[in-house]
Amino acid sequence: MRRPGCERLTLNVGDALIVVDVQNDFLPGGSLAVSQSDEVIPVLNRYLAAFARRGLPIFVTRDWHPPNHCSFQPHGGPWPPHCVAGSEGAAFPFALELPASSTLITLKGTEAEKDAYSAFDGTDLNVRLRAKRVQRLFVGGLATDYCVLCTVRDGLKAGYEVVLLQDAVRAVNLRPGDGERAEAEMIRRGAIPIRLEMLVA
Ligand code: VGL
Ligand code: ZN
Repeated sequence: MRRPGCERLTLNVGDALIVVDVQNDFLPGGSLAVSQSDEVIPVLNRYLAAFARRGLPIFVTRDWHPPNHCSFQPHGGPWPPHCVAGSEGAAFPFALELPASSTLITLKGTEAEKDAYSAFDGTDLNVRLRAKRVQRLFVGGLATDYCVLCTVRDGLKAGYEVVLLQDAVRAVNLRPGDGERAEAEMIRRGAIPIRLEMLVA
């Protein structure tokens, strides 16, 4: 019998870590603060170390908007201004331990007139993943119900296996339950949920 929580997962060549939008504006005190989002940092640091130790590629995305971005409330959008390109709010938190050698950064949402939640939308992420012969994406970060959800949807559509880092995501929860519904949708579409303790060291 398979006991839930006792599955084991080994990292292999072909695996890549995708850390979505862990940026100051989405952390406590930021302009679009996601509740308890700081809790993902120590967990992601463990995943980052596991991938770095095996020399596996790490892709880190940044929401990177121009000051007049269409998603900002003063410009008719749904969100307070956040992650303005080059600002402190768009920077990575110091506590996030990004291994310099194996980290590749993807910027998204860079066009004023177009919002992009998915890390694949308007970026060369797919090309870069294919260049590194990646087959399986391990996705964590912020926020579960927006950029993580859209990135996982697009990753599955592009033919990758997707593993959802369930202990390294947090949701905006504009409506209560959005995060849970997003996780359920990702799993229904084929993403495999894991937690740190399921990774074979
Ligand atoms: C995000 C709202 C607006 C995200 C980005 O990273 O999930 N959410 N921009
Ligand atoms: Zn944004």
